Amino acid sequence: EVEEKMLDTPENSARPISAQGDEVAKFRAAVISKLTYAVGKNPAAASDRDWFLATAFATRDRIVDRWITSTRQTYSEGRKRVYYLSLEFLIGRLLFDALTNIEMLETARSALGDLGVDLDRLRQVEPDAALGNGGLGRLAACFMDSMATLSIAAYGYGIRYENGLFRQMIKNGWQQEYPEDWLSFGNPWEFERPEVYYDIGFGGSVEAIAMGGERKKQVWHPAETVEAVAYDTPIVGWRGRHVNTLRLWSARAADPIRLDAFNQGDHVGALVNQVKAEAISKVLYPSDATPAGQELRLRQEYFFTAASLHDLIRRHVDSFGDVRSLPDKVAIQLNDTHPAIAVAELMRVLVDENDIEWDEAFDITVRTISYTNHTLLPEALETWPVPLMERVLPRHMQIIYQLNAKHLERVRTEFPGDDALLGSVSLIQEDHGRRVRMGNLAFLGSHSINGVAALHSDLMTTTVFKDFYRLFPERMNNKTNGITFRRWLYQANPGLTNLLVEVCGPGVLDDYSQLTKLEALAGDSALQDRFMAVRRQNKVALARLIRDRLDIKVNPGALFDVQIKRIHEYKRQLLNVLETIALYDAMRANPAKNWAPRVKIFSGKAAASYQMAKLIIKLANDVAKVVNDDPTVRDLLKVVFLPNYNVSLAEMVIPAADLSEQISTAGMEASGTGNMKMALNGALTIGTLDGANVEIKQHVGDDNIFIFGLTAEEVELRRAAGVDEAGSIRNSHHLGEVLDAVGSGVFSPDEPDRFKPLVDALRYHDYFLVTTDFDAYWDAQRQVDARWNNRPAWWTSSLINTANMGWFSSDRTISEYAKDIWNVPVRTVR
Ligand code: GPQ
Repeated sequence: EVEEKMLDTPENSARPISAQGDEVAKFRAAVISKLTYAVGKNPAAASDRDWFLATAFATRDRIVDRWITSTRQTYSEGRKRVYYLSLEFLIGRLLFDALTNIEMLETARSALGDLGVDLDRLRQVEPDAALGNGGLGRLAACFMDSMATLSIAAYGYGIRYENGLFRQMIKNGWQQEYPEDWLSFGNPWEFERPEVYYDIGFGGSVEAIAMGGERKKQVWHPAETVEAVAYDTPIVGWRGRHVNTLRLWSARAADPIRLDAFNQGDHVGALVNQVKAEAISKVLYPSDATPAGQELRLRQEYFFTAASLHDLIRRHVDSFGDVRSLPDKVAIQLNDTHPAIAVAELMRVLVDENDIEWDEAFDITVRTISYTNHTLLPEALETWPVPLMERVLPRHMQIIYQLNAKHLERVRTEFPGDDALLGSVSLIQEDHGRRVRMGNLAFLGSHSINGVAALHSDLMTTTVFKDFYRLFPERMNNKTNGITFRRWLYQANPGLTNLLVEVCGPGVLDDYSQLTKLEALAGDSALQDRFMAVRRQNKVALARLIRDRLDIKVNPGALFDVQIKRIHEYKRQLLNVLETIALYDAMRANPAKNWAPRVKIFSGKAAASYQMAKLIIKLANDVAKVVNDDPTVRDLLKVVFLPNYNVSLAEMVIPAADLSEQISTAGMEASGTGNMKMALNGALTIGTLDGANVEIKQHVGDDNIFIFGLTAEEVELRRAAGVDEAGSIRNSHHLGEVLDAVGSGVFSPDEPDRFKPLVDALRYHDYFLVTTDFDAYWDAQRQVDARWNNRPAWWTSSLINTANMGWFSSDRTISEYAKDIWNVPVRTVR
């Protein structure tokens, strides 16, 4: 079994949870010392930011010793290492994360309190590390926490973007994007490693050198090199037992300044090479499921993949001497196709640089690499034009051709005459301009390909990878996503955490199966009262935030109906906005009816170039203005669009959500993880049978979730048969009027045609089936009203949700990766 006995090392001994006097004094002294000697300020003159830095440094010190111990142990035990390659790590703030995991949060709070400093205020000055777009990047961050918690020797590899995901401002209802400058006041968590760098080549030519006989050696002469410099952030697991490394690469010009040009007065020209090289780690592409087709994006992908491979191969050879043992001691997980060039790069290193025969090299590659797919959306499957690939990575293009030739030869032998199969599994797409299919490359070069929820993994075998599945059925598997409870429960919702510890016992913090003890008590009114009180506090805090940021007053007693995620047509924020309008009309027509008072809360960013999504944001804001100004529905309905959704805002909203909106067109959301976060914190879900909603339903039970709409199978049939928009609109009690209102400018009197593109899309080519599902959604919402109006029934369902979400811990997910894909042991507390 993978579960090893706990080792009886100091690393593993339990530590007390409550703050202790001498610990407090020691931490206080450490903070003062850091403030003085690392920040260079005296306490009387220190700002909150100075105190934050001092506290972060003092906290980091407590992690570093354990970090060194963990790293040394991995080395001395010759353990297999896991490398998680991801273009995104959406880690957010780290202060509470670190303090919680080393169980020093209360110690730090007291120590700072003694100094007259409020820890919760310091929490707010830390900028979010927003090195990701959405779910995919946040998943990588949750996985880092779980891999450390389970004492897996793991490294995260990515890019240290100077500008993370853009900051969203809402001006006059429209989204505007501004750069997010998270590093401008320094980053106390990272260690720059200027001595750890690799030369990464681009462009140039390939020379074939005769080696005698048939043999030839290919040598790549890049035209340009950029240095990848390492920055390390320690990632501490739960109870501080194990610490891993997140290594992010920054681009540095190999040749920063042309002194001759500079001295001749061309100050700008002298720096051009530097600017070009360093552009690689400047910005995160705000793409989220649509490929940013820029050359720079390809350079980013190769840059961090190549640097990571060189680094891990160097480490492997240092430890084990021979690159041939790579698959026994290294597992490389590709987070989507962004690092898929790893397949060709590893082949290049093995064949060109280590003189290993092609077939053996390919065997090593496949046994080392595995790949996670995060979407079925065709437009999100990365492909690169062959001419671009030839220009930027000429040797890799050759390798891809050679891989493809052997691969297609095998297919031809095994499936003679099946040309359609050949076309679909080829690494090269031949129509619409020749392109390299990165998904196919990742699949061919991996021993494991997984989807991120049961439904998604199933659909992979019948859609995107249908034909590859025929070739390699044993490679495909499912790993349903999870979330780290350390951040999404302990840090985000300390009130609920304390209650759970009281009711289920302290063991629940290490063993989420103990949450189910809650289920037997779900109907207990005393427990419900305490649960309600915690939720009430969270809602009051969110109401205050809404008032402060938007000057909107909302009633904490109302049902908080929350949709927080990237804005995307398939996620169907539009369906929610249309239902909001219908509800508004119905409430105005009949204000005396016993409506469940609601606050509709939206938050999320649209890709800067995604016009439809930006128009949906504008509509939500225009509707909010009309509804919030209307005295007839004053206490019944409020609409709120919270700007700049990020991890920190999520930590505020999720513990206050009563209803979690997971209403994507079935078959289109690979998994979702916000759905898990809200259900864990006691929200009821209204959703389609999509992604992980299907499994949430299985865990919480049919009576404790509101499911509506077409299934994935029905969606496919409906699209094939033709979507009957007009019929759906005609048969609906509400939809016709709502669309007329939106289309005629009721919410945009200053520009009546503003929302015509949205309404036309719904009327004439409703690909996302908003019109088809509208009535079912409306009905499900009325069931929500009814449950809310029977408060004991609502709280019972809510408690049953929390009780049954233990399975969605990313510790469970990572244990499955460890056992089924990586073949590494995990160490648990139990
Ligand atoms: N996801 Cl392909 C992203 O956040 N960005 C992407 O570019 C792609 C997928 C999400 C996906 O939409 C969610 O359903 C998943 O829960 C999430 O990845 C993590 O797997």
